[in-house]
Amino acid sequence: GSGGGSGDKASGGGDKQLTVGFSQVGAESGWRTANTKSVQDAAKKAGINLKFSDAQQKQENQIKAIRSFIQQKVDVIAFSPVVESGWDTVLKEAKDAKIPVVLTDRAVDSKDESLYATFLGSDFVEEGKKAGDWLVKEYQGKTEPVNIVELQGTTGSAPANDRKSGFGDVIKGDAKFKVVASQTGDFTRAKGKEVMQAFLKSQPKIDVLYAHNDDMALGAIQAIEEAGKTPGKDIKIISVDGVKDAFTAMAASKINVVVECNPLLGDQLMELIKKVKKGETVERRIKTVEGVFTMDQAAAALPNRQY
Ligand code: GZL
Repeated sequence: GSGGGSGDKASGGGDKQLTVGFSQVGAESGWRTANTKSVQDAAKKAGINLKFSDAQQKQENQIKAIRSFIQQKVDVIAFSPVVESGWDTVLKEAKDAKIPVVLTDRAVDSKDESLYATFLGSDFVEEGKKAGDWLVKEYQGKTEPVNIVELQGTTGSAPANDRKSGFGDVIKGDAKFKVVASQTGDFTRAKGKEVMQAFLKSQPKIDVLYAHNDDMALGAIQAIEEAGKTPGKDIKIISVDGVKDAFTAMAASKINVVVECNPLLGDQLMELIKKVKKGETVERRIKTVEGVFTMDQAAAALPNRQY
């Protein structure tokens, strides 16, 4: 036999089926759809009974879902918080109910580290820096002003805050870069298109679009083309996520660079949940591995994209 240590016996019910309550942000983007599929498939594979709720991007719906999971006495609660703040009260209720919480994808700004066991997800500041680094390289040696418009993610969300700050930190080193307009497109295609239309009307000269996700970039591409301009050329586009549709657009030279943000967290999440339930110590912060893809790499990478 495995001759396992006391740990195996200490877990008591051995492989009693775990019930996990998962509160998902919504279904706002291709990234989110892929993330939901990854979590649901992984739960099935891990033999975990998953109670899944879609909050339609509303914090109050996530809080309701977490309260319902507490009522149902689930074994573990996992969620991706739509915004960073306003979670302490409901997370204290989960703690009082002795239900461990695992954060995935987005972070909360709670100072009390006892409110969740671990946070699995990307480093969004790093993603913003990668976007800024590409731009600095792209305009190396140039001196004329570079006018940038920015489509921010959901207001108050960790990816929107951090992708903005990571990018801003890199470009502030060179005065030619100017963010002439920056507004939320709420991570959706529709809103991304709408806000880009407004930018095109209000800005005399736009050189670059920095979109915090592919869905907003794809919506913006429609607006740019309807305005008779060539995306990827008249207006260079930097996007984040790396969904298939973005690679297709990049292979058609409409997006210049995509900073990857990996939604396929399901398997890692389920392993973490099992460890947390068994009371094993896990790292507080587990970062996703992800790269950057430029236009010349798009066609070759497209067939291998999994989401
Ligand atoms: C990032 C995730 C963001 C994606 C968007 O981890 O929270 O939310 O970048 C999604 O596409 O809507």
